[in-house]
Amino acid sequence: MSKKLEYELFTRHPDNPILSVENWPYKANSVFNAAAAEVNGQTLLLVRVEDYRGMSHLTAARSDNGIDNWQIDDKPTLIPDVEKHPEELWGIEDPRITWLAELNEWVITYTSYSQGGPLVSLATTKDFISFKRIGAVMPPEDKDAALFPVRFGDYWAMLHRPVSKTMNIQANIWLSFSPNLKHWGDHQEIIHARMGGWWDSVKIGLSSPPMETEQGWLILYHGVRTTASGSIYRLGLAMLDLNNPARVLHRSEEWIFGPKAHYEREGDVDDVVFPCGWFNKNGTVYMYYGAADCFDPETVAQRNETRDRVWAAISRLDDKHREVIILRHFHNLSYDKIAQILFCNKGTVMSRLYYARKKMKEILDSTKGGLQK
Ligand code: BMA
Repeated sequence: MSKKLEYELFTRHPDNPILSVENWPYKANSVFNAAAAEVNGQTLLLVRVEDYRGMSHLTAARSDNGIDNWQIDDKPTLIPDVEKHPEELWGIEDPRITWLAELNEWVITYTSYSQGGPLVSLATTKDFISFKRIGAVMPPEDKDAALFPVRFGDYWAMLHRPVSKTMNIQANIWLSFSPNLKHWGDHQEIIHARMGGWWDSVKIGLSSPPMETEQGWLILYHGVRTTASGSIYRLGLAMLDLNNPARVLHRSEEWIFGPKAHYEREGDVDDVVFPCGWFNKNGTVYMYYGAADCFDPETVAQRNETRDRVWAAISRLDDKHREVIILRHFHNLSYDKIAQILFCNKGTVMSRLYYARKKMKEILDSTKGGLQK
């Protein structure tokens, strides 16, 4: 494993992605951004499923070990209820689950999407088979919400991420309180995007629900930075006071996990890791995250096959041609830099490259299917 991956706080499961459309019992474009909970001794994922219209619903998948042998509901578990909830017209997305022991039920926070914009909705369930909707609890635009599992005084508390339309105001994490889960107030901003060069400079949002620890509420959040080739979604941590969640005790400066594996780097939206669930099982934290909004095993298989064939062709070149190909195409060095490294002139580099490419094309053409672009 490369040093860069080792620096991260979480270790990827070798069977990742552990769930993809390939496993799905019905037609879907992608499955991602699942909420997670331990239910009756099993791991339950409430998975966001995007259909071929581009709209999402939620489907439950259950497994004894949380890794494989998933039993997936053979039809959608929770679908938009447009008649009673027009705010769900374009789908329901990115759920988070919290167990409310006091009420003896699970509460699901999710994003409802319609022409009004994305907003935060709540539903409750005892079994992930039937659900009771509390409905829309925040006006748009607001997403990335999850509840704390306990009341603070008389009030339930929720973290969420409203978006301001005012120029130069980033999207930040807010805290709100409610006496009954339906009506929310006492809104306050508690963690903000860090501007400038930071990895979480453009927007941040809660990822998985707050996790209770002895030191405080552990908050996992995603931070977005925009680059010339798009946005990068990475993860950071913060710690909130156990009795007063408005008090931020600590916040990590560095990101602790980011897109590195091929299934995180390439998908419908490149360079995204997006957890909506995690839990602590015997001292190990299991984090479930969506990767690049989609994982298409066929594309990956094709790409791997192409990569293997290219490497096989490279290995058949003689040393002096192999080294120019590697320096130019894998290290992206200029002709001048390569000439400097190989103690030759630029003309020699160019002619070796010309020959090496011609030779590789011959080799690839002679193997099945030619080089796929
Ligand atoms: C966020 C949400 C997520 C999505 C992410 C990356 O704004 O819409 O559902 O995974 O963008 O595209």
